[in-house]
Amino acid sequence: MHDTDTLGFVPWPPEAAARYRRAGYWRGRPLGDYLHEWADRYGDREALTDGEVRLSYRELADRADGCAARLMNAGLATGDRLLVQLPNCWEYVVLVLACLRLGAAPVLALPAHRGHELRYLARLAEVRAVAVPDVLAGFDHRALGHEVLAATAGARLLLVAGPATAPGEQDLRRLGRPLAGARAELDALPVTGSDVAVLLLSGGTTGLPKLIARTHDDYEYNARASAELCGLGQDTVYLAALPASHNFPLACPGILGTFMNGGRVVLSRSPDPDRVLPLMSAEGVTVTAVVPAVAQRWVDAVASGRHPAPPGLRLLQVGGARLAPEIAGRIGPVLGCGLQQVFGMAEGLLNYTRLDDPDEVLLETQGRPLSPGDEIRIVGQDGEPVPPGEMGALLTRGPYTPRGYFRAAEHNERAFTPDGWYRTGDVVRLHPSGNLMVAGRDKDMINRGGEKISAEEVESLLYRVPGVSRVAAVGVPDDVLGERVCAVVVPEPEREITLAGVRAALAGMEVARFKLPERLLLVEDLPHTKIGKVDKAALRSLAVTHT
Ligand code: OOB
Repeated sequence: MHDTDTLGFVPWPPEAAARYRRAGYWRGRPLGDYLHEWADRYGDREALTDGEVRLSYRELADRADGCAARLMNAGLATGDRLLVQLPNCWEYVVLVLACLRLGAAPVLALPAHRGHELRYLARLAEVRAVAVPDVLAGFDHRALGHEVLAATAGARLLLVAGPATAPGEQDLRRLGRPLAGARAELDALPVTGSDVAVLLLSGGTTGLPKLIARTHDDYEYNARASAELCGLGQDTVYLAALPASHNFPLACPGILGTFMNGGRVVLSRSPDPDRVLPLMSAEGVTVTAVVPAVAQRWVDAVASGRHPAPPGLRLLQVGGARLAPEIAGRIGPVLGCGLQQVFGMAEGLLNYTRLDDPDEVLLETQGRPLSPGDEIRIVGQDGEPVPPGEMGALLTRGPYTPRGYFRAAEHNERAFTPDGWYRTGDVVRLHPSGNLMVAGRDKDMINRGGEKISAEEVESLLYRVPGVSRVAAVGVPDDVLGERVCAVVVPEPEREITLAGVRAALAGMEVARFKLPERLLLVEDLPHTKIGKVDKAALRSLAVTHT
């Protein structure tokens, strides 16, 4: 049914691709091409700030080229993939730009991921190299990186953001020194706009996260159109405080959108208000993106008098999870900035409220599609469009929403309709203004403060815990994070199951911490729906009253 080429990437049908080119959405150039355009235009202006490290546009381009050329010498080629697990640091930005120059796609993993996730991603994408920090928050990523390499056939190179200490390791900081002749060598590579630029991680509803192959054409448009909508320019100082491997801070408009317009990107490794609010004041940050839980902490920190509002802040983008209207309403008055709600997904479609929308729309809706090329449908159980204003499942197609997940033909049959609509799994309704309001979801996912967790993945892990007979994972409402993971367990007879025990067992399986259950409910049996599925709705209400 779906046209999947040997790379495992599902391209847009030629007719749609031609339409997107004609409309000017796709420019047919690799993202890496733009790097020197930016450097020529903005040269000595500061592009990137990471603590003491400040890089100009020219330095950034030269470093990315140096890094790309040395990666080539180390055996990486156009069309390869590499696994990147780095925090928000300048080495991450240089490496991603180097990958774009080389035409090698980075698989953008999170610092919170552990062996369970990284081994799977490395194998699925058949990566040739792995990039990790050294030690981060007391965890030895270098050792983890070696483990992942050893478990991945064909992967030999470990890139470390720190000194190389063992054979097979390369120091990313040394790789990223300028190198004479690199630019010409890279300019000659056969990278095109329709090649894969980056592989983003999906929230995942079935098992482990899926990979989303975003092309140079589609991702460039994603960032360019977002930057225009948000009014980015040379005076923009953009703070990346969410993990920069997420689509939101990377390209909505994020880091890439800022570079396209000659602004400056400031990096923070954490969104903690005690770190970030002083940083924002000191650096004159004008725009940033956060999830609702972080927005709430910032508002509280300023409202309590602990920190002054960052004086330069013009726009706070909030997305990734539901923003309660009460919190939305405090953002402008307390932080002294504009609010933009963003309802987006790594799969593509981005909805933004516009900067000049009336308050009612800004506070209560999650925006409308970014592009005139975006198509959306809101459908009922029967698959037919619901009357305007009624709730339904959201489907979409468009110039930056790929037509399938990477190497997931079977899953694509369910996640996409035969004519290429992506089933977002979100339940929405149309506000009279034409904006969308997210009302819920019909996918089995838990949204923990913007981090997406597949219930099925947690369940399959919990089944490996001794003493667990039957299990279901559900999200329970939480004032701070929106939702937390609750494990509902039917224990085997005479077995004692505790939350601490379950968490320790999963941690022992090298699972990212944010997926570990934070609530445990022991039951004698799991309720089922009429058609024999575990009744998650019933379990959620049970969990709310019993945990
Ligand atoms: C962003 O991307 P993902 O891939 O981590 O998660 C996408 C899912 C959506 O399908 C929806 O369920 C939820 O996250 N979501 C929201 C939301 N924004 C995303 N739910 C309610 N209100 C919102 N404003 O989360 C993402 C990607 C790019 C930009 C912004 C967010």
